[in-house]
Amino acid sequence: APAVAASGGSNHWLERIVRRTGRDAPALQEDFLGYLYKRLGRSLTAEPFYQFRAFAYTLADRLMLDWQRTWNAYHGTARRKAFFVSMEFLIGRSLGNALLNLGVEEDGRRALEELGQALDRLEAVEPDAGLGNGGLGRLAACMLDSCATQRLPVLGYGLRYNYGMFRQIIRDGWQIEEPDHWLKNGAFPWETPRPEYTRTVRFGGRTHHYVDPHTGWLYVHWDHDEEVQAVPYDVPIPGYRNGYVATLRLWSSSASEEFNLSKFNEGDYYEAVDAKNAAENITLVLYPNDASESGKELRLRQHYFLASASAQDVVQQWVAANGPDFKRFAEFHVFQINDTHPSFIVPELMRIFIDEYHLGWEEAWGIVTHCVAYTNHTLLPEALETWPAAMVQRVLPRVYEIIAEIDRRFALLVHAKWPNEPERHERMAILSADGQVRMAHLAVVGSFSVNGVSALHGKLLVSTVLRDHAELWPQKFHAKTNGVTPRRWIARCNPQLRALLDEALGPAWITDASQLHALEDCAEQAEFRRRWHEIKRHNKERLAERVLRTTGIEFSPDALFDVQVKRIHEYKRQLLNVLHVIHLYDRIKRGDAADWTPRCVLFAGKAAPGYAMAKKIVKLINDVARIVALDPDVGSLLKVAFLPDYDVSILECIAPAAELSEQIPTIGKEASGTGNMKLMMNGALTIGTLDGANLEIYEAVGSEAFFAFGLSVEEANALRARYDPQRLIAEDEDLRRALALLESGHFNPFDPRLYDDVLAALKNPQDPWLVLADFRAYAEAQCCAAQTYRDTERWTRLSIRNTARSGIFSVDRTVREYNETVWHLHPVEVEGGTAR
Ligand code: T68
Repeated sequence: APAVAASGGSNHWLERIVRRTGRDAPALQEDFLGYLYKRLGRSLTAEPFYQFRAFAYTLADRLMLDWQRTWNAYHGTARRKAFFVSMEFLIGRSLGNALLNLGVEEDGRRALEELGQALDRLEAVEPDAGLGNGGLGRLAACMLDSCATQRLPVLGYGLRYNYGMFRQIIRDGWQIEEPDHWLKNGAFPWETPRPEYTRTVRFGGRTHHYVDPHTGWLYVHWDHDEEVQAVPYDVPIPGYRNGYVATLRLWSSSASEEFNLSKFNEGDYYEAVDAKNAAENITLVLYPNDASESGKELRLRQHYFLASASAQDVVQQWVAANGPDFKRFAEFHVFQINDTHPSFIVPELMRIFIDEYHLGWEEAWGIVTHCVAYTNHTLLPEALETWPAAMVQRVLPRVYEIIAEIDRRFALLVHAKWPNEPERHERMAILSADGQVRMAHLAVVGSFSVNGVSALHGKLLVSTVLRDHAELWPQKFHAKTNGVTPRRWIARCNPQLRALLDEALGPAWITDASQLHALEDCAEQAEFRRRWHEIKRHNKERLAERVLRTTGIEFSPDALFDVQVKRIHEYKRQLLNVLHVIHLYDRIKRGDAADWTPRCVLFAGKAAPGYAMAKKIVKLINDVARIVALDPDVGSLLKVAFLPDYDVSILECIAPAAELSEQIPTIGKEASGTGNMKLMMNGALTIGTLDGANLEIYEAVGSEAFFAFGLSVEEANALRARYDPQRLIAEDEDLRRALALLESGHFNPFDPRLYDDVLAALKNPQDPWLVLADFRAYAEAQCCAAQTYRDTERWTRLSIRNTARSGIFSVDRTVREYNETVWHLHPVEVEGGTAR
């Protein structure tokens, strides 16, 4: 048997196993029952949690066979590979995705039905893998889905947090956080530990420099005082019906056993336990900040842990296959780093090459700077990652020395180019004069490619935060507009729409979203529009049920479904939306509701636990929702609800039902946005500022199908110096009344001063988010949307147009662009793949 196993893919044992792992309903049923009874010791009347696991194992078996073949093909020949390194992968649920991509949705459903089991019930108990905060983490998940679908040799590296994004509970309108122990009770049956690839990551201690007396060479020894094991857990990422399964490798931290054991044997039990805890804490919990860095040492350790384990993994696999010869290393590897969080990969690769393989600085630097590529996701200064140099020096002494040397050499380059510009030198430095390590500068200096995530963001990047660097290296900089996967964001979440698209266009749109264009012709047929409208209505009913169940607020499916779902942040301006809702309420109260368009306004999103203003905004939305719902004058003209615990799965229910998509950030602040694309794909019209990718959506659909408003970047910048909210209030009756209503305590009678800080922020001439500046234009755009909605035929046409022109926002287009300009990978041929 061992000889058979060693011979890899093509042997008759394997063929027999493959034959017996069929994808028809009887084969799926057999395995499902086998797992349920033999592995889990439960029966058909067990709780759905067991059924879910049994069915997940059944599908994981099918994935595993393709996965092994993919892995063999991937490793079999020398090929160029990319590594997508990210602190976050927000994958959500996997069961539905596996069914879809394996092509066994129908057989799976039938297999269960015959046993009296409903697939939907099973699916609903799968916990979300919430290993991310928001856009950045979800983008990573969409990109891997596309890489697998395009059979590109790309491997994801991330962290296996024991606790993912916190659970949000709403109590008396306030956000309460609860830990998300998503791994408990074996609830993630998809992963496989691969202990043979365990890597060791070191921290602390000091360095010793010494000269070899024989060669005269300088060596550095890092005398660390802590060692942590990085144990990989591999998660299969199936491509769409192509027999290709990519790998997401998540590192879990664990104490190194020898270390603990020796302490233990010395009788120092408590110290051993402390060390064990310190090691295991590294991947214990995801930091819940989406637009700022905590500055906490544990977060720094997480960053380095990911970078070091991943860099070692790649280098050691290279050495195992090629020996310690790195001449062609850069030709075969590219690391795409998702924001600056993994940028320790630059000094870490340098450390490995220099300290472990004794390459010279120049040679190592030449390799590293040809295989790292950096994606920037933000211009917000509070989100641009920096670390106190003293902390980096203490926690990562050897890495710090290398960063300092990179900085020193970079400074020489800058001096040579701009000899008499000390201010510019300071602006560009990696180590700032005030003792910070600027990670974005480290990433730019260490990469051959730097990209923004929308056309506008790319432009702003080179004209603002990275302007000096872009002047030095203009050819490094470019933009890659984000995208989302039509597999999850149409096919899975909106099965009725998918069926209609299949019928109208054939099934190829799912991997070639440009084909959605052909819907433009369908929009002219009354019958097609009727069906489109009916699907939207069905999805609205489904969402309304959920809103009622979780909030007690009744949404009528006849009303306009107006949704703003995303992280709660001042720059995203949920406050602007709430102010408009208050204005609508005020209009109803003052009897100004002739020709009214009934509207249901839905909010969802989490506030970072330490972000007081964002939490106050959550409370305000809930207070307004309650008062509006209780007011007998309002009836069904206006409803507001806050759906708690926003996550990937909830968006899968919201996106198909959305009609008006709120994308209203302060201009210049939202790098791209991706929720905007998901709602557009499902036929929502956007109301928004022309920021991030909104601008590209607007250009694609035109001004009738996108309610655009707000200042331009230049106007906003000019305004900041002379921003006068008091004057805006004085000149705008509606705004004055809305603010007065809020000020009066109408929404918070038991605590009438509760929103004083919100009001003060809105009226502050220094308000960075310029909320009141856009109020009038926003209210007018809302009027226009409401008017348009009254003409159902017209609205439906525009809805179809949105989906028809959403093809460019498929992540397949994004990945193709990365591949053509940055990665240069060839698709992998998988022998004997079971494509469907
Ligand atoms: C988002 N960034 C951008 N950051 O805000 C959004 N940050 O415009 C863009 O569409 C998306 O990235 C994808 O490019 C984030 O989501 C974070 O979540 C984050 C997490 C930790 C630290 C800083």
